[in-house]
Amino acid sequence: MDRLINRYKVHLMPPPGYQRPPLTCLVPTSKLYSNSPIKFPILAAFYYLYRMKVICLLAVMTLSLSASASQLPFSETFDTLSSGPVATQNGWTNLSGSATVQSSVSASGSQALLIQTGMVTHAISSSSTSVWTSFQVFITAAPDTAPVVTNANTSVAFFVNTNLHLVVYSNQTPVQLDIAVQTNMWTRFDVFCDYSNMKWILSVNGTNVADNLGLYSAGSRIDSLLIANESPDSVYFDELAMLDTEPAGTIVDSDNDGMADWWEQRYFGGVTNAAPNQTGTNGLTYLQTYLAGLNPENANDVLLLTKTSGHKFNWTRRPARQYDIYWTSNLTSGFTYIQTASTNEFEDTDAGRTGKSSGFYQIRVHR
Ligand SMILES: [Ca+2]
Ligand SMILES: [Ca+2]
Repeated sequence: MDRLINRYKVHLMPPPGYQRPPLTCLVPTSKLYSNSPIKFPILAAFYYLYRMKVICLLAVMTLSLSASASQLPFSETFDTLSSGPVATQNGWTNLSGSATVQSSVSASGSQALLIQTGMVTHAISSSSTSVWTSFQVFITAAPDTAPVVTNANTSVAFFVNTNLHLVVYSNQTPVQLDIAVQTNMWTRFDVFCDYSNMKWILSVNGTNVADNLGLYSAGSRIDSLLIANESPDSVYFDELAMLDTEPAGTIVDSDNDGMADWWEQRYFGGVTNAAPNQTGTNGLTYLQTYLAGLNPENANDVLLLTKTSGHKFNWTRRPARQYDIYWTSNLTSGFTYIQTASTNEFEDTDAGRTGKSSGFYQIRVHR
């Protein structure tokens, strides 16, 4: 057994002058909604969507499950689709208006989606209570009117207001943020939706702008994504990625303590609440627990090597983690790196090591 873990930090600093919006006071203190998932027939849900005065709504919805839903992870670059209507390509549905694949403006690759007075949706299937969604949006003008979200199946909803500021829904209360979206450039949005705590987080261009937001209504899992632009002005959409495991290589870490915002919010109730060096019930510090992809609420969740035969062993691999494997012939002269594994097992075939009468293996989380 070995519990050594590499230290790892990613620094994502807010821009100069950035002030955190006072969101927590706007979250209702009473629970207004049922815990049971609301499942309307899909046509009824769409009926409500049509009635919205939507300008640029980016929503993660809970709708009834579709047989053609894409499993997570799901990504869409629009680069391999045919130019022209996006409808029916790669599972996209055009609910109203115009939504076309075009090559004039794209965040990366050769193509992106253009929506004008239109609305598109994509069915998503995942039983996970954690969903990470990222995408890029290019807005060409401020909307004329602000939408009002009325769909009872909504989990996460936010939009660009008439003054170009972002408005997020915390429960069913729209809250305008002190964050303006620039026109005629790409803006990256990252959403973490947590159905275990009924909370969500929004980050813009890699910086947390709102957290501890209540879901619009109670739900147990994601069913679809909806993107809308009721304005005739062009809105481009690109680089969509949806996962139900933590994305590799990117974390938003507001307090720069090495533990991601989503993890601190989920297990400690706020994006800055976990103390990195405090020891949890599993004997590891919270930072080590996060880095190893472990559950701080489970005292038995540790990084454990299990020998399966001879010089072969395995461990429980956690999402988005790789593991550096080390070896030593004795415990006094230090370990020597062998290789990095993306799997959950390793068999040593090196005659120099396996020929020894004894030896010790060690794995470390590599990120
Ligand atoms: Ca693209
Ligand atoms: Ca942190």
